Amino acid sequence: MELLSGNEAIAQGAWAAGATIGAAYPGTPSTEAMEAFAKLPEVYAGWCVNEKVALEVGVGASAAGARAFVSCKHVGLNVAADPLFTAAYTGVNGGLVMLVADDPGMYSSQNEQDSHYYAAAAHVPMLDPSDSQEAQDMTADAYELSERFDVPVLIRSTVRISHTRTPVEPAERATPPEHPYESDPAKWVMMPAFAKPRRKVQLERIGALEAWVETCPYNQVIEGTSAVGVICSGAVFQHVREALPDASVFKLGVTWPLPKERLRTFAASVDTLYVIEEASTYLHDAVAALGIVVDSTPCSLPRDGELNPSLIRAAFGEAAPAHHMPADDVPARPPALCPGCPHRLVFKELSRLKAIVCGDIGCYTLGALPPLSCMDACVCMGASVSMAHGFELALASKGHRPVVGVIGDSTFAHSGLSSLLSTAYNRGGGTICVLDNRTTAMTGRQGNPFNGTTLQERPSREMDIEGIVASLGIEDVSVVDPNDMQAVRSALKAATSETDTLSVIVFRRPCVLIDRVRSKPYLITSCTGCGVCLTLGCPAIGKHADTGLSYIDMDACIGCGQCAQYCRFNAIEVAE
Ligand SMILES: Cc1ncc(C[n+]2csc(CCOP(=O)(O)OP(=O)(O)O)c2C)c(N)n1
Repeated sequence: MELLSGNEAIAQGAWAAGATIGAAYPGTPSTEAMEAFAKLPEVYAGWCVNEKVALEVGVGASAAGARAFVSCKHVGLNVAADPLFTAAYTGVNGGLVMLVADDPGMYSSQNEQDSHYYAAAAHVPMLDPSDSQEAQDMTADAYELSERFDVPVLIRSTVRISHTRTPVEPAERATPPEHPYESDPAKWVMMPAFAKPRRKVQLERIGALEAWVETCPYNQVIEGTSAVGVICSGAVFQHVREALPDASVFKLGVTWPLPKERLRTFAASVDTLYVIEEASTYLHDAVAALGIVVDSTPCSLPRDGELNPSLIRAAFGEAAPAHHMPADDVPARPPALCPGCPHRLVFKELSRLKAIVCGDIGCYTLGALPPLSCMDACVCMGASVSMAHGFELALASKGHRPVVGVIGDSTFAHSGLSSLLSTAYNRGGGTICVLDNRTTAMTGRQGNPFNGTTLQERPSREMDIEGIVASLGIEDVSVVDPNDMQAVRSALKAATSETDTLSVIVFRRPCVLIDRVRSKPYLITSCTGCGVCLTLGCPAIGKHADTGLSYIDMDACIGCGQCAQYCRFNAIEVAE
């Protein structure tokens, strides 16, 4: 037995099924699945520039006969939805399994989505493990399922499944059946003439899957009292068992398609039937659509966020379990840019410029929080560049503040580059700041095309942002050290003063967590209490409650010297 996280177990399951090719774009809570897969023997695993590309690599590998593993977070499936919906027509050759990890509660996401809807809409089977053993076993089985029904299979986890370690009997690697490649345009070239018959194949497959799911052992009834029955899946199953140990429970291991007859039989066996689920009404609506009478989800259960045993017990009028720790007993730890973060001064200077800042997704989204408070919008990956173009178009004639898009290097590769191509093509103006900290910091410092590091440390090509940008015909391209206050200030001032020009400034300095190098810390010698250093939002700088004077926590300070450049009284010095 080993203690594995759900993500590690899913990787183990894919490996055990003989998957040889893995492709992903990182995203919490899914990232560690591909990282774990990459460490297993006899596999290729790589980070792709985005989830659409990753799934297409998986579809190609499957078409060629390999078993392929793809993973992403819930919003990544939005990006990959295009290939997903049509891969559900082509079907597979080698098994194709994709992990999608949802984040109810938005611990590290820009929204809360329930990926069940994708399975139902694309007509692809979805399996919901409720612990790591199931995560491994379902993933391994999903390959056989994928090949038997000629369809990609989705494994849905949530943050609680992906990141919780539970005991697993690690499976051995099997040798999968051979699927030699044969050219078959009628199956793989999805133009109307070939897609129409494949659509019929897809619809027939639904019937076959519906018959299979009635006997699938992953759907289980845990018998309890006949007074209360609960239908649930995934992590919620664990919460329901803990909260309502006497209830009868229908645990759905397959959440699309649903085992209609088994659900009807279960519903008939209990007096009152509930559906308990997180962050959506997917299961409730699907069960009700079968004509089953569902007592609506207890109304005191929140429609947003994660569930837990206490919330479920409270909804059923029961006291919280003894070990329950209310969330408000946990001290708040608001996120902040690290001491020495190379993103900090760009936001400090943008706030001085009073620019309209279209932000993006990454560590630098924290520039939106006080005291930097320097972001007007942030919607999804890549949107900074395209939204800045929209702001420009709408405000160009109105004498507006400068419009600036701010995007990280990984996000630029993900989808910012295509947005910039569009702005350049349409002769848009404005300023785009690419914060190149040489890594994908937010999700744990993965490689990307602009640092040239690959997941399995295979040889790579290191792309050059300014070279790519210049090749788009954007004339005003510069590279600036973001730790140099004067350089940042003058670069931003120059770029934003030309309203008709499209300027790209690449702010390049490695994330401080890559090498974790520390210089001598700084200290404040004769603080006047002006408070300017506090406006940088550095976690190493604090204010004495009694005197109002600033101090530097020398254990937290890494000696970047950013604050010293802002002290007009030269009161911040290297500690000797
Ligand atoms: C579509 C989508 N995929 C993945 C993620 C997860 N994610 C959030 S930020 C980020 C990358 C950030 O890297 P970078 O742009 O280099 O900025 P840094 O964090 O290094 O400052 C990723 C992969 C997401 N939010 N949305």
